[in-house]
Amino acid sequence: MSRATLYHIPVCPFCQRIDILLTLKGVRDQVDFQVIDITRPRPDWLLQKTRGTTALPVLETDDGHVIKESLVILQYLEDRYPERPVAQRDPWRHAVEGMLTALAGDFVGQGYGWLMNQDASRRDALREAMLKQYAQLDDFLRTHAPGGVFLFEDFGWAEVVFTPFFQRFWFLEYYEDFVLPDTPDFARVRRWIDACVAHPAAQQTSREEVVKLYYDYAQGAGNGSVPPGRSRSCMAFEPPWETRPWPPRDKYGRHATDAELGL
Ligand code: GAZ
Repeated sequence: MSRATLYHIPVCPFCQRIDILLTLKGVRDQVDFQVIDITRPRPDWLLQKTRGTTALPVLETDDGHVIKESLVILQYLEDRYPERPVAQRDPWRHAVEGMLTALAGDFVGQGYGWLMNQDASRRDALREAMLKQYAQLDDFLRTHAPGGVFLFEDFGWAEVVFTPFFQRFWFLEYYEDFVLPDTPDFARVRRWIDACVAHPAAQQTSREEVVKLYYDYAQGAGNGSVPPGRSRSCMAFEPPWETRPWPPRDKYGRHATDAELGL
């Protein structure tokens, strides 16, 4: 048998979910991580494996099967490496983490929708809608885990699913001045988020990397595409983000050039 390979994009939050799970399970070294450049067309050999779809992550298993969709890959790896379970085994507890995980889609969509919004008059409405998402998470945690930090005893399945997005949403602090209000009605979700982003298994990215690589998203151009008037994507590997200046925070007022972004 050959080794399993994960085709991934380094800053992609869906790919980070897989990295976190493997790290928690202590089996990260059993999977080869192969980086794909999102700013270039997908290579033909990869399109053949995926039968034409381009979204990553994609896992090729050690026995040659191809699996798409981060949540499906997570479940496969959870089953394939059962020694250190990350998901709950008790049916009710598993249902609880399933219900929380089911809230991730809308949460993610709201955050990215706001980042990519180009109409300044919609900002207040988008902020309100984002706060509703956080309020929903807060309510869920108060109901099912009022006293704790994580949903259950440790960083588990729901944390794997959400944490990459808590880290991506650093882009809302930077480009939209969004901070979760320091009020009792968000205290439970804040405690969760702070513990999630600080967990040792979830340190694949940083605030600086997120802010620099997502500037184009803040200009309305997602997934490695390039905004009008520019020629290079912020998601490009070169020059490395560490060497680039911080982008302008005013996403509505001005549109930085490649040169200003250090590209
Ligand atoms: N449902 C898939 C999964 O694995 O869970 C989603 C994977 C995905 O969207 N991967 C992106 C990709 O490969 C990179 S990360 N895109 C290239 C392609 O050709 O499809 C983007 C969003 C968004 C939320 C997140 C992302 C993102 O909207 O980070 O909209 C553009 C992409 C809610």
